[in-house]
Amino acid sequence: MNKWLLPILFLMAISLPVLPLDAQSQQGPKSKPGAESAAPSAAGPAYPSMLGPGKKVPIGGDSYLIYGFDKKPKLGTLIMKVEIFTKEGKKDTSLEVKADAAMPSMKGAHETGNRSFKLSKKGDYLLPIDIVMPGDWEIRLTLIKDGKVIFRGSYQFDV
Ligand SMILES: [Cu+2]
Repeated sequence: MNKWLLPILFLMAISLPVLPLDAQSQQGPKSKPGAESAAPSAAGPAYPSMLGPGKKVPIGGDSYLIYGFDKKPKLGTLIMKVEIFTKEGKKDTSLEVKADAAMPSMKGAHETGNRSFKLSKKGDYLLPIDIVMPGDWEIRLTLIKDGKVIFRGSYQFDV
């Protein structure tokens, strides 16, 4: 029996200090919801509907973007293109552009996640988007400059 005594004592020794630590780590997250509720909205930021593809969409400071697709949205992979222009009409390639695509009627079913566009040599921001099901879709676009979100907008369409 003596050979069990040491392991048991050892287990007790390591579990005793761990228990209070566990209690603390469980309290940790509980103190945070207050900070989270101070955020703008529990539902997340708003993405106002943008003017349609091919139109000048104002993004503030007399700058604008024009977005479009390589084809009429249908099942399969759609390439979304975003061009950003300064107020002088020159292409602005200094931004980070992201988009998330999802079906609003099927929350959680096939969100693509917020992914970054890639800048092409022509200065277009490009992102492939997989349309995996017929129905209602929404693309949520985010423009980031110097680490700050400067624009959010959405485009709704049916497939
Ligand atoms: Cu669906």
